[in-house]
Amino acid sequence: WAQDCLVSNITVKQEFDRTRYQGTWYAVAKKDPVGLFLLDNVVANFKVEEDGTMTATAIGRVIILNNWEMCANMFGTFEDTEDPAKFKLKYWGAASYLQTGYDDHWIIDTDYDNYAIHYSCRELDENGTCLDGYSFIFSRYPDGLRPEDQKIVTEKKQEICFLGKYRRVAHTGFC
Ligand code: ODT
Repeated sequence: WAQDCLVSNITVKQEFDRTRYQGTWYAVAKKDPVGLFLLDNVVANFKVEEDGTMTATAIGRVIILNNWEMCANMFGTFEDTEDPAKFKLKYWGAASYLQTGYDDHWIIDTDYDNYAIHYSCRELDENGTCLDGYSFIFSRYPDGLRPEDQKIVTEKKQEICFLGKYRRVAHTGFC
């Protein structure tokens, strides 16, 4: 069972439909990676381009260099893999001092209309578990998940071995 915490045993959304995933998603919770970047007020917007490529923009409050607080404008392109719910995300910022990267981007589960669970393992441990990773819980609504979705989300947090490692992501209007 996935509870062995092996990244290779983590299951993702079956027959992921990128068209239905489009539009705005509000981050409501996040498990941070080492060297966290996006703090709060995180909103992502997904799009399917004419050639079928999935792209996204994201905003969020960040603190850069000398404790300078700002809203980061981020851009990303998703490279397809053999699994329709597993992507490689190439991302960069509107400004050169923002983070760039190339991360795994897995859609663990979504119902497209209410909730989504994202997962990214950046560094595998020797034993196949995740040494450094992050995860976002998204809602279509800025005020959070519906009670009926919370149960599913809690189960999935456990399956990806991040249960208890999330913090709430506030939406204060900063960005
Ligand atoms: O915040 C962190 O600590 C790590 C996250 C860095 C990735 C930010 C990349 C945003 C690029 C635009 C793509 C939007 C997609 C958002 C979905 C989930 C977050 C990766």
